[in-house]
Amino acid sequence: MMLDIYKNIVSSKNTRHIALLLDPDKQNMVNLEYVLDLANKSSVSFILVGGSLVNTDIDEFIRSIKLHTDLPLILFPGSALQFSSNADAILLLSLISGRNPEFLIGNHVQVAYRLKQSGIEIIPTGYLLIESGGSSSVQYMSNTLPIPSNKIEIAAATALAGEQLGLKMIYLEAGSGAKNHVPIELIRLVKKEISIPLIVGGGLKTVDQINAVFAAGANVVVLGNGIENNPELLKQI
Ligand code: 1GP
Repeated sequence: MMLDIYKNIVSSKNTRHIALLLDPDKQNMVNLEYVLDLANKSSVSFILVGGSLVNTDIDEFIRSIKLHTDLPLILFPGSALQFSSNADAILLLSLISGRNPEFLIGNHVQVAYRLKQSGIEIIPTGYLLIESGGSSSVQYMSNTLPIPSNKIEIAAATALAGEQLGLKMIYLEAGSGAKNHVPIELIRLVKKEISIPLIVGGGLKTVDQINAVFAAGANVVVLGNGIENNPELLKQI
């Protein structure tokens, strides 16, 4: 059954959505149950599943998650290999800050028929890497350069071009475990220029940071390492 996740995000424009990112390779089952229990009791709106490099069986991992939560589950794939028809939706990422055709269209072609057959909801998303004080896994794995964090006009123009190409969301990514999250000023300018929902993630660890990112205009904030290292953070948000 289609959950219409995108429609829900668009129609709840003023709602602050928290997305909990679970990297299949980093979970053990006891901890997973505990984190999902906290997520069920907190204000988490969605579960994202993916990572730059995943060696775990994604189908199996999603099945385990679904045993413990009814939250919508969205794939956040690092490559075409990270596909599962057990998910509710997929962020079909186009890495528009980079110039590597494999991450702009190549992986998409590889998985297009499987996606169509699966019937899961597809959310075409413009993915922008923002420099964050160190090189990130996604930067290395995608063989692309991030946008310098002080070049906020380039980030805004890139996001706007993504919207003009018909993408449905923009994701500003500092990288998993980033030293610095996406700068507030950059989020503000991107938000001013686009009219589609904005996702921000990477390096967010505190309630103050999360609130500041929402206040700058994010519709969805993604938390991965922040929760892995401190699941109790879910109780505070
Ligand atoms: C990474 O944006 C996500 O792709 C989340 O990053 O793990 O640093 O929260 P963190």
